[in-house]
Amino acid sequence: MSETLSVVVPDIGDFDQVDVVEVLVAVGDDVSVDQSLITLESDKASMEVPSPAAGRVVEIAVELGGQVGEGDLILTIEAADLPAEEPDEKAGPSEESAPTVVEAAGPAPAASPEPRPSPSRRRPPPPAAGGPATSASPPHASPAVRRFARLLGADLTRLSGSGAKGRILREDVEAFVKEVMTGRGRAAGTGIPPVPEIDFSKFGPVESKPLSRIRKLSAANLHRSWLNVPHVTQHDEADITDLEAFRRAHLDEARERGVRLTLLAFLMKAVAASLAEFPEMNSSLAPDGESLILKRYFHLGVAVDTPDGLVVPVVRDVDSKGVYELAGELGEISGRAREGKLRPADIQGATFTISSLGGIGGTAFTPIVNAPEVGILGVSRAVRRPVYIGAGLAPRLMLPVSLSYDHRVIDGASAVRFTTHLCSALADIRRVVL
Ligand code: CAO
Repeated sequence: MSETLSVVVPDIGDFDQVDVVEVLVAVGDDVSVDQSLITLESDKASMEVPSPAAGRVVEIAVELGGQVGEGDLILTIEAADLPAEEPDEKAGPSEESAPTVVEAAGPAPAASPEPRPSPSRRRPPPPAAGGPATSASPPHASPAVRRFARLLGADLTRLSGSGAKGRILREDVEAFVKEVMTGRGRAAGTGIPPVPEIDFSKFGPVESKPLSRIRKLSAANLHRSWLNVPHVTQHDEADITDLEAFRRAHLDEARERGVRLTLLAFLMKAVAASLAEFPEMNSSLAPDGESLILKRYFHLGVAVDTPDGLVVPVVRDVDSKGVYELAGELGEISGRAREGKLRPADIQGATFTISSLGGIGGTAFTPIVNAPEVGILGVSRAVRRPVYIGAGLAPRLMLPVSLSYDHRVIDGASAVRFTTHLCSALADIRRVVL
C-alpha cells in the first residue's frame, strides 16, 4: 500500500522566511532516506533538508529563489512503492543524518525532518566580482555543491561562481574540473584566464584535425613546465670547426661500424662533461623547495621530432660511453621513437635534455625546460662565417646553443659559466677527456 508523505520546512530558528537556494530533486525522482531535497539559506546559515523516507517525489511545492517559513510544504513523496532504504551502513551513525519525524496531518502525514547543518554554518561573503575566491574569502556554495566538489577533489577557493551574488553552482564545479582535465583554461587553478573560444568558421573555411595522443601528452607536459618553471635562456655559440673536421675524418670508420656519426653524439659527450663540472645543472629541486637533489648519473633526454609529435627518449650513462656507442644508441632509439615503439623505460630518468634543431635550421630558440630537470640545451644550425681570430678574419663553423634553465635553481652567472665551459669543450673536444 502506498503512503503519501508531505515534507514540510523544519524548525529554522529565529527566521520567519528563508531563501530556497537549491532544489535538488524533480517530480518523478526516486529518493532515499536522508537524501538532500532542497537547500535553504538565511543571512547566517545554509541548511539542507533531507528526505525523511525513501520513495518517489510526486509534487514539489517550492520554487528555486522563493522563500519559505517553518511548516510550509516542500514536497510530497509516495513512500510505499519503494522498499524503504537504510541509510548507508558504511557511513555508520552520522551526526548529519536526520531522524525521520512523521506526523499525521490530515490524509497525508507530514514529515518535518531536521535540517542538516551545513559544513559552513556561516554564510561566506561572495568572492570578488569575476575573480577566483581566495582562502581569505570562503567560497559561497551550497552544501550539496561543496560535497560534489569534495567528491571530485575540486578546490572551491579556486573557482568563481556564476550564480547569484557569486554563488558557486554545480555547473561551475563541472566546468572547472573539465578545464583542468583537458589542460585548458585556468590551468589547474593558477587563476590564468582562459583563452576565449572563437568560432573561426565565421571568418573563413576551417577543418578540425584531432591531436595525436603524443601531442596531447607533450602539450600537457610543456604547459606544466612552462607554468611551474621561471625560465631564462642563455644564448652562446661554439666554434666547432675542428670538431667538424674530426667528425668528418671518422665518418668512414663510423659507417663501417654501422652508425651515423652526427654532431649530436659529440654534443652529448660535451654536455655530460659540462654537467659533471656544474652539478647543479644535473639536479632537481626537492618537492618541498628546501634542497637540491644532485644526480650522480648522466642520462640525457634527446628531443626527437616524429610524425606524431615530440618525444624525448633517454640515453643513459652518457659520461661512460664513447661517441660511436652514443651515435649507435641515438640512431636506434630515435628510430624506435619515429616508429612509435618506445617503451616507458625509454623515456624515463633523464637528468638534462638536448633539443637539436640544427639539422633543420634556425639561429636560436628558447627551449622549455623538461621539469623537474633544471636545464635544457637547444641547438640550432651551425654556419660557416668569418670570425676574427687575433687581428685576422678566418672562416669558422659556428654552432648556436641556447640554454634554458630554471632560475630558481640556476643563477645567470652559473648558466653562462656552463655554456662557456660547453662551448670550449666543443671548440676542442679533447678537453672532454681531461
Ligand atoms: N648544424 C648543422 N648541421 C647539423 C646540425 C647542426 N647543428 N645538426 C645536425 N646537422 C646535420 C647532420 O649532420 C645531418 O647531416 P648529414 O645528413 O649531412 O649527415 C643532418 O643535419 C640531419 O641530421 P639529423 O637531424 O638526422 O641527425 P641528428 O643526429 O643531428 O639529430 C635527432 C637526431 C633525432 C635529434 C633529430 O633528427 C631530430 O628529431 N631533431 C628535432 C628535435 C626537435 O624537434 N626539437 C624541438 C623540441 S622543442 O619543440
